[in-house]
Amino acid sequence: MKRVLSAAVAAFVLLVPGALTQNPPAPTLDRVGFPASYQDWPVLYVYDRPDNRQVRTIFANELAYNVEDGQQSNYPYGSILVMQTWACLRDTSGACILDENGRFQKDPAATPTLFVMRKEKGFGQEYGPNRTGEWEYVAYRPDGSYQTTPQNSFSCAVCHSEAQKNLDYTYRTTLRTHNGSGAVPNIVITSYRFLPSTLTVKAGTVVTIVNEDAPAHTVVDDDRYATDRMRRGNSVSIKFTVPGEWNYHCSIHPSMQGKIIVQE
Ligand code: HEC
Ligand SMILES: [Cu+2]
Repeated sequence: MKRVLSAAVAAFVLLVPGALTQNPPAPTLDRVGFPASYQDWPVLYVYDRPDNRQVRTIFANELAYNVEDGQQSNYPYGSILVMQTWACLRDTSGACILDENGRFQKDPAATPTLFVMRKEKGFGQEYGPNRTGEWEYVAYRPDGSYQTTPQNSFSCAVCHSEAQKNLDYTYRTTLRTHNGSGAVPNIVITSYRFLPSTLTVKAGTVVTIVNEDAPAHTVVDDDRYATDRMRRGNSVSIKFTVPGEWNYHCSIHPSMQGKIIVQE
């Protein structure tokens, strides 16, 4: 009897370390640190995320903010990026209510989460096969408690290891350097086309056009509206107040044409 009992206890003890090793490796210490003053930092980009209906505001400390286009493959030591995720203000159907610039708005009743990544010399080693350079990750609630502990931050590394290496494992940091607004686009430029080529909107709508094509394009009309050359990632938002039809094209590739029909 005694023997059976001790065997059961031994089996239980053995199972615990077995269960722990199922998680990929991650740091055990928090070397990221709660960014208490992040709201005073410059905003790197604001991304309206339609699938989970969030406003994602990315703050960067000065070091990270000052990284220019083309230098993003190697953020300097001391760089900290804070992604504040905030549920959008919704109408009764659950859709995000757009503001007058066509952007999502933060629901004042919602509580944000702070996803933080920090790069320092020698950081990141403990992620083992999922290491993303010298970044370490943690997610906090506004009161400083953990949403994702260092031990669980392997999930961050696993996902960010799929981001572009030439952006130092960050995902959308070119939104600032390539003049992307982060608004949900109504029209996408791709393969030398405006898609959809005809769009119908109500008067008062802000229409966002984003270039996701490799070469630069423009949006111009026969009258006087003209954007600069829009390279990949660049977006433009235009508000349509007067009902009617607006025909536009690309000045570099005149066969690229589009039409926006504005209804009362
Ligand atoms: C499912 C994949 C995934 C996971 C898991 C994930 N991220 Fe991200 N992260 C992204 C994507 C994609 C973006 C760009 C914004 C977007 O599309 O929502 C991003 C953006 C960020 C940014 C802003 C800088 C940038 O890369 O553009 C920070 C900071 C960040 N994540 C930190 C974290 C932290 C900390 C964790 C873990 C607690 C985490 N992420 C987990 C995919 C992920
Ligand atoms: Cu073009």
